[in-house]
Amino acid sequence: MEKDFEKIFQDKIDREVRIEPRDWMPEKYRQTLIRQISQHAHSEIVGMLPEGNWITRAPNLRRKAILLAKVQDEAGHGLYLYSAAETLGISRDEMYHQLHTGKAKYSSIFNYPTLSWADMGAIGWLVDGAAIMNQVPLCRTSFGPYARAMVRVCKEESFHQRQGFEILLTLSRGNEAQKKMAQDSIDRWWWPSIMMFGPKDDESPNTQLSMKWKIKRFTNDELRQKFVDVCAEQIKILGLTIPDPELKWNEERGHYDFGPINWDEFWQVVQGNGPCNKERLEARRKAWDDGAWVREAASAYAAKRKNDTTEAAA
Ligand code: BYC
Repeated sequence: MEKDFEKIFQDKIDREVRIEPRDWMPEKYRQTLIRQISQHAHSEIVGMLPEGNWITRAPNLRRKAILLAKVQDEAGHGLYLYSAAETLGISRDEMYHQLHTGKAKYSSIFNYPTLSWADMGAIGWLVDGAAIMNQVPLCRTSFGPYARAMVRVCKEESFHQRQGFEILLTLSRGNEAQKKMAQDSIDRWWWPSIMMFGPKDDESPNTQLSMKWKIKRFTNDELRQKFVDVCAEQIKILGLTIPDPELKWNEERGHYDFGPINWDEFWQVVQGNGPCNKERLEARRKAWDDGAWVREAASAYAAKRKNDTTEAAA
């Protein structure tokens, strides 16, 4: 019986028919999606912290308004994604609990500090750029609610990427100190951005099944290579450099070659030992505790309204 269901399920996937929450699905498919979508949602929410750090220090009102809007977009992305994960049978409280107790991961990139205004540019260009590379294919992921959420997320991400590039472009055309600030920022964010795509394919335990189920449409290394190829061209417009002496066009492969990634650093950050892991988790736990009165008030109000409606109907 289970075998028949599995066959029908895989058939649908192969024919590009979306899987919807009430359809039969293998338990492992459900669990993989809960893991990926909730970790994606957590990344959006934790990702607000490094940029939120600069809202009060943006250099002018226009920059402040743009950054504020961008950080608010990220809150929205988190909410679409939590909602998509909820359709798989996990509650939002449970997902928060997994984040706060360190059981669920979030993107390694957000454990690095934002030290200068140029970091808002580098995050937009590189971090959002990497995010788009990874997320555009997710608009065609096999689970309907995730795919639909990603369509809207991607529209906003492309605005984020452009605003970041524009910050760097402005700095790169500025005075020596501004150019230096932009270069320093690219130097610090380049390698962590390359790591965002996850471990190498032969060390990525989830890729094989996720490709079979079309949760992922490209492997980690495929997306990483596409990203390097795009950035290696865009940096020329900035007149700055990517901090990789081995970055070089390879005519035969039709791609840029790049230097070795420090996987030890990646796993240290993923395992909680990055420069800001502790601070980020503490900020999220504090937000949860500080928001207790809001949750209580909202529940009390909902209960009162339910009561009022029941009484009115009686
Ligand atoms: N950081 O088998 P693998 C954003 C974990 S939001 C931490 O390749 P998978 C933005 C992985 O979870 C960016 N952990 O896994 C927001 C797994 O551990 P578990 C977030 C990582 O899932 C605000 C283990 O390593 N984007 O851009 O097949 C402002 C083995 O990996 C990382 C998404 O979440 C990492 N970088 O592939 C600005 C996109 N990489 O879970 C920007 C959706 C890997 O088994 N997610 N791990 O304990 C995905 O596409 C996939 O989950 C990944 C990893 C490509 C990230």
